[in-house]
Amino acid sequence: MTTDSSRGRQRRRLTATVTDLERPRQKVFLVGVLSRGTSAVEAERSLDELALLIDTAGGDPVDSELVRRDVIDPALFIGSGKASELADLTRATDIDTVVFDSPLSPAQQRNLQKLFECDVVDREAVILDIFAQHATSRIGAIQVELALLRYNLPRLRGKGTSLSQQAGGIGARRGPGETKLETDRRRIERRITRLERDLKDFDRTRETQTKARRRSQIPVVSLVGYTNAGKSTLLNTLTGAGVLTEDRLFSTLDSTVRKYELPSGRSILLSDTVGFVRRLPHHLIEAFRSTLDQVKEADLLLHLVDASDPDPERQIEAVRTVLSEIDAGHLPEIIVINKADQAEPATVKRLANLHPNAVIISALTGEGIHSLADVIGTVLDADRTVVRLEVPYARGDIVAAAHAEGEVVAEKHDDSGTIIDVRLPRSRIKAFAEFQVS
Ligand SMILES: Nc1nc2c(ncn2[C@@H]2O[C@H](COP(=O)(O)OP(=O)(O)OP(=O)(O)O)[C@@H](O)[C@H]2O)c(=O)[nH]1
Ligand SMILES: [Mg+2]
Repeated sequence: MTTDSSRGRQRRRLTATVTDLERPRQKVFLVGVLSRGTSAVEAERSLDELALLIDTAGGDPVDSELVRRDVIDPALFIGSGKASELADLTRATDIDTVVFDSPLSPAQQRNLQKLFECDVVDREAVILDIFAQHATSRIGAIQVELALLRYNLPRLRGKGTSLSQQAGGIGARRGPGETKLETDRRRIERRITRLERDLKDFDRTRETQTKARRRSQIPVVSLVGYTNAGKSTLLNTLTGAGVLTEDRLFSTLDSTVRKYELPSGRSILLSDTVGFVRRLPHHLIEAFRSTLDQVKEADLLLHLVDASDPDPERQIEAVRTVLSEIDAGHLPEIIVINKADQAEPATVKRLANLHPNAVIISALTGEGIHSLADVIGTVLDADRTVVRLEVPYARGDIVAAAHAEGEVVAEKHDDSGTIIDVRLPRSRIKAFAEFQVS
């Protein structure tokens, strides 16, 4: 258990490394870049979402500008003319932080900071900041800190002092002739190595758990979707899990698994995990491997879509992009159109037409939950089939394997051995071919 005060401490330490968006509510100016190939509507929506992210992080998005630019300026990203113009504006309006919707190189960030005379960060830093604030479990904190350090390492030059404060005074003495920057860099590298080792230990424990689960043969159904789609709400409605649900982005950073019994009586494991977002930072995906790998090991994905969002189709696309990035793109998927109670009926209808096998629900009111449970059962069964095995008494190992790997629906004994009807995943049938009878 983390106490509130220790959580608070950790939170300050982590967020200080990116930007202090939440202390006190800062005035934030947003910059989007419209390049050839992107539509203005798309860029505007992305900026709207950035404003939501900034608000979640604790900042106040006060104004924004969409800059048209085809060639990125290596020094100032948006070019010196536009940058000076914006600098005048941000100084005149007392802006604390400027957030770019596109990734900035460490050099661009430094140059812009000098020119604007305020903090300049990019979308990735904002998302990292939110994750840092929301990480409560040990594994979540390790993963976030790793992402932050990897993000910060190449940016060390401009942030030397704050990072040295962050690392505390232990062992901070400098060697002869060493600059403070080198000391900082080496300290961070050591910390990264340490965190990577901790994560490996965690992965090993988890692997053992995964093996145990495989043996138990309970199918795992993973809830995936855009952040705020209602994944945790659905888990709660189905299983009473009591997971935190909130109308804010990235409420959930850890995985929660609960057993759920389908109407057929069959049990499944339902797992709720971190939500996705458009352009989820690469550092986060890398650092969150431990959490995201659990999605990859699912037998079925429930892909929740918030039908009340202005652009649910784009969310589906973004989720699928992340899914393929984490090697989970090939898994069977049920599209679940959520928030039907709140969405425009026309949007629900359009989505249902585009995804004919989708299930329409409201995780909040419970509407459609029963048909969802039925569909889950049907899809899981479609991958499995019942075969009859005739196993000689000398082969108790095969009987045991049938019980371990499948669902035994009938078992009887005759003169020659045990006759078993077992429901197996199609991929496992050939392992029993020797004993199969038609
Ligand atoms: N009206 C309505 N609101 C819903 C429904 N499902 C979820 N919500 C609300 O949407 C918000 C987000 O729900 P969560 O369950 O926290 O979403 P999540 O997908 O777990 O989000 P993250 O963990 O933040 O990625 C909460 O305010 C929920 O009450 C629904 O069916 N209808
Ligand atoms: Mg959640």
